[in-house]
Amino acid sequence: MCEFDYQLNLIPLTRQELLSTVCEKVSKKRFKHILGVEQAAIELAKRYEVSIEKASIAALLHDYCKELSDEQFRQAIVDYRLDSELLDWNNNIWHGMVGRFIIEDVLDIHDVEILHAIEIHTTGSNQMNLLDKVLYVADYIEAGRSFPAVEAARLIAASNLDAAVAYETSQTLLHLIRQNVPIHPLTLQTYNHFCANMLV
Ligand code: DGI
Ligand code: FE
Ligand code: FE
Repeated sequence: MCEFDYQLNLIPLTRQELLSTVCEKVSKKRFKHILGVEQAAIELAKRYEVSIEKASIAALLHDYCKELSDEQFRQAIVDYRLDSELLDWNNNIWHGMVGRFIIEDVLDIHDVEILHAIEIHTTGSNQMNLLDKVLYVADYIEAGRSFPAVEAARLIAASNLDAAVAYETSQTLLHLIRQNVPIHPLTLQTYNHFCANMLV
């Protein structure tokens, strides 16, 4: 695990305090995943010249809300006056899209780039900046992942970040379609933007 301190005062916590805060909020298994995502995000941030601190913070917080109950998310959607269409979704979508508002409120974190990367880390969007892409891809390729497509995804991510977003999105979509689950509009938007014209 990497050891460094935050220098930029982006959040009102030291890196050690953030690690403890996240560790207390999620299971051991998920914390291990989160540390893996941080490591992958830092490597991608170095490769693609993104703020390492922002990549670290976004990665450490991206699944912070994953273990909240459906009732807590439904209440948050009402409390934060979010689009009621969000109520049609589930934890897979809520932990990022609603989690972003919970993190802002509860942890007093207001960096809009970090919050945006967390918000769309599951679905992507057609307007992803480098930090958004780094988190989206790091979540998919972190060292703990072992599904068949992951080796190809890691190779692609080392040379072309947009191609890695495209590969991940098409693989995720194929997986979701095989499961007959609803596809979020932002997932389709990501596909149309990154994949539709790149497939050869
Ligand atoms: O939270 P993680 O498991 O680390 O990863 P994630 O946030 O990228 O994805 C969480 C789950 O959400 C994963 O099982 C795939 C699923 N997912 C991604 N896009 C969509 C989706 N589920 C639905 N129903 N619709 C989507 O568009
Ligand atoms: Fe997630
Ligand atoms: Fe994750």
